[in-house]
Amino acid sequence: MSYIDNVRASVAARNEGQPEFMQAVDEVLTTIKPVIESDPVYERNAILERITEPDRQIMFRVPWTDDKGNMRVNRGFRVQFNNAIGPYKGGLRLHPSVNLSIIKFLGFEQIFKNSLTGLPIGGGKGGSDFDPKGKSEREIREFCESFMTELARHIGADTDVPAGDIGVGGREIGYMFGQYKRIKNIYEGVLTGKGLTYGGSLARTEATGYGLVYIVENMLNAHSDSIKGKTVVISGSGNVAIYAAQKAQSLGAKVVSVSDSNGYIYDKNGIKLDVVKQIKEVERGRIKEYADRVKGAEYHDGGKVWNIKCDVALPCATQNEISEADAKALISNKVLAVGEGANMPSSTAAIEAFQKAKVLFMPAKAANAGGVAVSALEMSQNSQRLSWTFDEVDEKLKGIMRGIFEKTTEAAVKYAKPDDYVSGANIAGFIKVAEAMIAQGV
Ligand code: NDP
Ligand code: 2IT
Repeated sequence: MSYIDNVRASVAARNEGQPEFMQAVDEVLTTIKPVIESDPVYERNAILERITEPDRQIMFRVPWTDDKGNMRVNRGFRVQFNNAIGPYKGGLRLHPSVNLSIIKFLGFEQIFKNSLTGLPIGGGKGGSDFDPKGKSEREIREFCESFMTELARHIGADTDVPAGDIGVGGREIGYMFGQYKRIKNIYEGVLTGKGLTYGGSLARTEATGYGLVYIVENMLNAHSDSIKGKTVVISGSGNVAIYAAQKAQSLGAKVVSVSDSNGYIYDKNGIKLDVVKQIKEVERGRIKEYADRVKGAEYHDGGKVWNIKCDVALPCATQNEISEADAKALISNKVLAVGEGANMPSSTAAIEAFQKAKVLFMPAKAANAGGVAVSALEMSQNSQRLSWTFDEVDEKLKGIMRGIFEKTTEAAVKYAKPDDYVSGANIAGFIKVAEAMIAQGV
């Protein structure tokens, strides 16, 4: 058996019942093969065994009381995966589906994504199976405080810097930051995505969605095309979806869909983002309400957006939301480009289908890295105790996304095929981390 096959078999045996983690590992191991086989240094240093095993995995009890006075218990997670190039960095997800497999796939992918940004950040991820839907303000606050009461002992501005992900936005980060400060008596940039009055960075809210559209535009430009005038289908209606839609619209595209876990909106006249923001950011309601407020919009209960005819598809909700059948539906409707705003939204078979059909496909590790990149800029501003303007941060974000596109393309050309951005992103992200690991010894 080859070195890679050996490692894959042993990772599978030691992580039984973790399908999402194995899916993420399989993709990386498959695509970095040319690099591993080009130099025995990786095997000699057990780089694959080490990079697939987290530095540490923390699981803890999170007790809180609901509004009826009942004690409730959730499970909290923080997986500190790899700190070869900087402090652990990655979001916190609050969703009932959260388990160790999901946190580990996210933490593993974060290593390579963070490396691609060119900034000094390692990979980590955390969260809880707590369901924020339908909870009162007080319940959310108490949960966040209890979660941080344990997490605080494991993190720090130079150790591990969490941020938002599904179910965690500015409100939750604020409660967690307040609790960290109370416990530690240290005012430091221990979390990113903070509010603007207490150390947050301008443009962090917009960063993931904007960055996604910037890199999709880089990819289209490299193929003598652009997003202007294109019909864009977006899934999700949270932080990433909203700001991807905003940037796509400002560059002259027509966004015709958004969704949530209950169903989707098709608006042939173009999504009205002020209505989506009011429903989602202000009222914390369901996307169904859009159809009651905007004439001509259709709400489809259940179902997915991938049967809608479009030029560009931006999945911005969750993992494995594009099945092979969904990919084939997009392909038969002649989709030109796919950019992954969510983490691992396309199944393995869906990616294969896109690549076979020569759809321009920008994978999550490159496409959604704008969020964590601006988080790293927030860390820099916190360390320097100053803050940059919106335009300064946005310009840096544009430059970082262009840099990611170039690195990804270069690695694809050198080791795989010119438009194989999946291999390109994995390889470019991997090489830097592996070099740092080798340089630092065990
Ligand atoms: P939000 O919580 O703001 O929004 C999530 C959206 O996705 C909601 O519309 C939600 O619908 C939908 N969704 C979540 N889970 C499911 C599910 N199981 N099935 C169907 N729909 C679902 O999260 P974000 O916008 O921050 O995150 C979206 C994706 O982007 C995630 O994959 C995240 O990991 C990724 N990401 C986020 C970054 C960030 O900076 N926030 C950075 C990089 C990647 P509902 O409200 O019904 O649950
Ligand atoms: O998946 C991701 O990159 C995020 N959720 C953002 C992480 C961060 O630290 O900003």
